[in-house]
Amino acid sequence: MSEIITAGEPLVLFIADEKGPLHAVRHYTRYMAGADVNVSVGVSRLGHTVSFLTQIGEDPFGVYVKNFLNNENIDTTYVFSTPTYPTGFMLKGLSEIGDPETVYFRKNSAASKLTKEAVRQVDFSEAKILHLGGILAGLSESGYETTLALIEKARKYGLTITFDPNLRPVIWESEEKMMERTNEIACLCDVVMPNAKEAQILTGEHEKEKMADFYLSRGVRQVIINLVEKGSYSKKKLEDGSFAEAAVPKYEVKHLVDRIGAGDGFVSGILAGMLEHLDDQALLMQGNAICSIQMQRLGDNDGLPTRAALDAFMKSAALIAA
Ligand code: KDG
Repeated sequence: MSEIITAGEPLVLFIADEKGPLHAVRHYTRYMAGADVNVSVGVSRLGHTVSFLTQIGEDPFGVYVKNFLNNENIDTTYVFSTPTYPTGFMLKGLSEIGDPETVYFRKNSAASKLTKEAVRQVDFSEAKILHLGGILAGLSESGYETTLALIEKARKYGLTITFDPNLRPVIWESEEKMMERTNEIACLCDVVMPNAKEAQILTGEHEKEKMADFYLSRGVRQVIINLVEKGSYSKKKLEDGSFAEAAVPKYEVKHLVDRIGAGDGFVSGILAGMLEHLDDQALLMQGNAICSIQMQRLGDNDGLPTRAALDAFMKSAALIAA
């Protein structure tokens, strides 16, 4: 079985072939998206094993999702399917500044109907990490319950539980519910990995040390913040109750194309590094490198590097001090 178990919603992604507002675009090219899919692609390309728990519709998009995951060597044993609900998809514009327009078609999608009963079928016995994002919990009540059931089972099996809040206000009923449930889940996890903007929203703090302390004082063992332009930062609680911090600058981005998916690339580098027992400094460097590589590609995960491509980038790319 796999080193990492994750869960979430795969979204078929259509990226506009021409510039302009989405309603005016005539041609799109098909890709694959979904924050947890992107993370899975990243760790798999670095040579690690990952199982993906989700539900797809019995429709052509569902077939595409399953084929895509299989082609990326992601274990699809727990990709369940339903005839009742469709596979979700999204549109993304072609942007000149790295932050394109996006629209989701995921309400009542098959993944949003995943239930906690599915968790019983997942074999946790060989896994080391359960990685979760906040999107599944935001999609529906059953997604929230599934998230909690995964955490409960992972605790029983002694897995390290990692969490990326992945704030998507449009999928939540209200901002209060998003904040409350995201922080509730975060505080049940071992390692919390927000980006700087998410950390600010969720903790109400403006300094990275205080953002980290918010979670460390609530039972979380390590907080890793993707500061994007300013690199990344980690603070963790050691066995003796003291704290260890690490911070590294970002890598250059020669040709910014699209920032979407870069945060997932960062997380994939961290998870792979945890399995490789890297120290915190090296962990952050690996995450930062993948973040910068992915920003230079159009799709949400097509830039995620193999080990050889990552090594080559880290040898040649410049580090940019904030
Ligand atoms: O993090 C990138 C993802 O957000 C993207 O691939 C798809 O928007 C998406 C989502 O909500 O999963």
